[in-house]
This record gives sequence, C-alpha cells and structure tokens, in this order.
Amino acid sequence: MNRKAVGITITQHILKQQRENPQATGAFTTLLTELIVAAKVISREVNKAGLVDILGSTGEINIQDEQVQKLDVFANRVIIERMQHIGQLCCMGSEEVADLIEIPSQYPKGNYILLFDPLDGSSNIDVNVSIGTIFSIYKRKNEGNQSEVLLDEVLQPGIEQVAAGYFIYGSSTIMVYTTGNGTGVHGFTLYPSVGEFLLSHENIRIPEKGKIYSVNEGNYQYWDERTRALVDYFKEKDKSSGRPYTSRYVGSLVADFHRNLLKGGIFMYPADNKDPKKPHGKLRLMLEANPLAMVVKEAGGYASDGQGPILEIDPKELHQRIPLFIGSKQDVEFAEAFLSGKAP
Ligand code: AHM
Ligand code: MG
Repeated sequence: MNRKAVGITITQHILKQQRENPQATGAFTTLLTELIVAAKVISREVNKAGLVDILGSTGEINIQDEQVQKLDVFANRVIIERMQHIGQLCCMGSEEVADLIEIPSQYPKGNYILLFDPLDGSSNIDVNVSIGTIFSIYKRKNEGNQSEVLLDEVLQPGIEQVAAGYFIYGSSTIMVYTTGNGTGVHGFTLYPSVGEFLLSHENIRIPEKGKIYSVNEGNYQYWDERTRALVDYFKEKDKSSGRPYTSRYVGSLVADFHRNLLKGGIFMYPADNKDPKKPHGKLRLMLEANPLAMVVKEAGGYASDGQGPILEIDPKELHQRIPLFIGSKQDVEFAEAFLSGKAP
C-alpha cells in the first residue's frame, strides 16, 4: 500500500515541504499548523450553525458598512486568539478589523504577517451554502526588527506572498494551499470524525480554458459597456470557441473559485457604479484577490484586475478593493484583452 492510500495528513505534508527547504526553521510550519487548528474550530461551528442559536445579525455594522453576522465575529476571534500567541507573527490584518492587529506585548513576535478574511461569503451563512476562510502570508522585509510593524511594511504586492490558500466549509471542509515557486497547489479534505485533513487533491492544475463564467449578473446595469459586452460574449453561440459558457454563481468567492479551479472557467467581480463608495467592485485586493491569485497562478491559471496581473499591484490600503477576473489562463487573458479593446 502506498502512502497516498493510507492518507497523508496535512501535517506530514507541511513537514515534508519543510524538510525539502534547507532554510526552513519550522516557524512557518508552526504558523500553518495553528491556522489549521483555528479552521477546524470554525468548521465545527459552521457545521452546527443550524443547531445552535448562533445565526443572525449582531446588529453591528463592520468597517465595510456591511451587516456583520455572529459567525463572522466568532471566526475572526478564533483566528486572532489562536494566532497571536504562537510567536511567529509580527502582526495580522483581517477583513473584519479596520487597522492592523498588533501582537499583544506579553507574547513573543516573529517575522510573518498573516492577512485573512475569516468568513468569506457571509451572506450565505444562514442558508446553508458554502462559505470559507481565505489567508495570505507575507514575511516582514526588515526581519528580526522587534519594533511595531508599520502599515507600509504590510502593503506588499501579492507576488511577495510566501503562502496563501483557503478553507472551504462546504459539503466537506477542504483546505487548499500553496507556498508558490513550483511547490504546487494541494487540497486536503477534513475527515470529521478523525479531525485530520487528508491529502485529497494533489498538485491541482486548472484547465487552460474552461466552460464556466461566474459573475453576479444582477449588476449588469451597473457595469460599463465593455464589461457588459464581455459577459454577453460568454453567452453567445459559437461552437468553435465552446460558447455559450455555462453560468455558475454561488455568491461565496471561495466556493466559486474552488469550483472553477477544479473544473476550469472564469470568475469575475468587475468594477461597477452601484455604490460610489466602491468604484472598484466589492472584493479586497489584499484579503481576497491576492491569496487566490497566488493559488491560481501556481495551478497554471491567471488573475487580473482587467488591465494586468493582480499579483503585481502595489497596494495602497489594507482594505483596498479591486476588480477581479480569475481562473483559467486563456479565459482571463481573453477577458483582459477584450476589456482593453484588443480582442476579439
Ligand atoms: P464578504 O467577504 O463580506 O462575504 O463579501 C465577499 C463576497 C464574496 O464571497 C463573493 O464573491 C461576493 O461577496 C458576492 O457578492 P455579491 O453578493 O455582490 O454577488
Ligand atoms: Mg470576503
């Protein structure tokens, strides 16, 4: 029986990657291991969401002016509390918190920066639809510096991420992550009664071209003419280019992304003029777009803001929003060319 048949655990997998990197100190392994524990706690809570009285709005509004639901607050708290004491982080950033989250002075600090969206797709919580946690890890440029981290040190382009991934709480709980540089994208499924993530999707490759387009088409009237034409294009009948595409939209980025990662296709959240406070669409560059852009790139796909690679954008704010076109390389490259008037 080979190792795969008995099920490689996520811990074994991370340790194997650590052994293959002579520079590794184990700090990163500790960080990821603790994050996995946090995700298991969130997964357990998500799974019993219908059973306990945890649903419903807290009545608070988060810093993005959106209704916060209790499970978001819970997930945010679990990640912060579990990660702040491990000694590997110099700060964190969360979709639910306006400013950088400092490591309390009683705990040791490290060189890593953890950015996360604790519970993405929160509007789907109370209807039993998949939701997820997105994470992104950077290294502090000025390693060993014990002084307080400045926002400038955190605002690094996505290309600088040392790891990224997500947990999806769906029909099963799955973790997908990559450390980039050709190490591949790997997926692990939580075996609930055992409490372990087991390797289920080794070295995921996204198809070069897909058949699915994913977008909230209810925003059609708010898009510019070129974006409308792009979505119309995917719906046109043309056998030679495999059109029309099929439409699939869950409304949880993690779920939409994960499906397209496995099956191929393009996810779009374009800029729109629905809300003057959000002229660049809804999704956040550092907390949502960059981590998934790193995953898709490592899997052979591409992520663009409609003009160029997401991963090369110099962020100006922690909560900066950005248009997102992500998925199969050919589809996203086509969208980018189409939006700039170069195609078809
Ligand atoms: P959230 O982080 O507050 O949950 O918002 C992000 C979510 C994404 O998961 C999803 O892609 C998008 O919002 C859906 O937005 P819309 O309802 O406008 O289609
Ligand atoms: Mg989100």
